[in-house]
Amino acid sequence: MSGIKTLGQFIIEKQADFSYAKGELSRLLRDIGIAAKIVNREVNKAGLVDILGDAGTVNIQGEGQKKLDIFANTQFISALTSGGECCIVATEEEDDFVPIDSPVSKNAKYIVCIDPLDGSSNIDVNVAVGTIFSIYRRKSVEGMATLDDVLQKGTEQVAAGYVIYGSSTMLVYTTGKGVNGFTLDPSIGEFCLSHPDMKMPSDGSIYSINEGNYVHFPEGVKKYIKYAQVHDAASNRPYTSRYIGSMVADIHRNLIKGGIYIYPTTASSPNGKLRLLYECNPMAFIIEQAGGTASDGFKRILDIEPVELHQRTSIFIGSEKMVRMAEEMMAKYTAPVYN
Ligand code: AHM
Ligand code: MG
Repeated sequence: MSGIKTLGQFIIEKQADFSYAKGELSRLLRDIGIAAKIVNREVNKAGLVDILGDAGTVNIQGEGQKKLDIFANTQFISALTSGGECCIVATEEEDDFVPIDSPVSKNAKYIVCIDPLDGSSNIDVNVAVGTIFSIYRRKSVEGMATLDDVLQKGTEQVAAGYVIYGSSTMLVYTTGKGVNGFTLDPSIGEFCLSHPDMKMPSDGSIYSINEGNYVHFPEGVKKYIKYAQVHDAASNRPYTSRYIGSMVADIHRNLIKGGIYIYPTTASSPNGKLRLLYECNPMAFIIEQAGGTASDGFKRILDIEPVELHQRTSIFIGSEKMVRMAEEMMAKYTAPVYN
């Protein structure tokens, strides 16, 4: 085993860095890692078994749920329930938050917001999907935790991470002291440290946006896209366009190579498509911890005050110079609208 550091070993080594509740947060991260391995096993064999396709139900956002969405949702909730450190799970797949009321979780201090399987429309075509999670400390001190405990600003996150089920499976997380990435070694069934102290390049030449929606974009985004397409050797333009349609995969690539991912408001999604609590906040925390930036086009994602569980926001996230330039275009050509 020399030279290999597993996720479990790493978490225990690093728990001295946590300012409080050392063992509990470690156990919570471990529980998420275990559920991720089970989800990975199912995602990997999705093409082999009759688990593909719509489950026939619709989630709160009116989107069809795929069977693996439901499977992943159940796995994470069950791992967090039996782990005993989590008192509420807020998930993309459930209309309301899920209170965890089990004998082992009586003194649980943590709230987990999770998108169990993001980008699930990609499963049927064997394209990378992901899990995104965010961890908060509960604010209330007694009784059952409430919605107020869930509706915390992104700056209050104590940890966040994502799992990418791609050509290999990786778990990337932060506890506010940098970002570390672990690749699943299927032969030993362990996430092994493969990307220590990940840093996002401050500039890049990849832009990721669903350009099919161009006519519906705010003027500032249209101007940024045109800027990205202009020839200018000094700033490495025209940029390269890369869009997978799986937020985790698009942002993971840009984190490593340098780039910007944008999901703006559009005519059909006037508040943006992606959800603040379990998609944008965790990705923003990770990217900031890696040296990048995340904004809604006008202000920092992590400073947005959440008012509802499934709140949506526009997002501009990635290499700092690229996000700042996009923000400049927004400030110049688009008036902020908050509904
Ligand atoms: P989902 O949570 O329903 O899977 O939607 C989120 C996904 C993101 O992963 C992805 O970046 C985006 O939706 C793609 O949306 P679009 O198809 O509109 O470009
Ligand atoms: Mg999602």
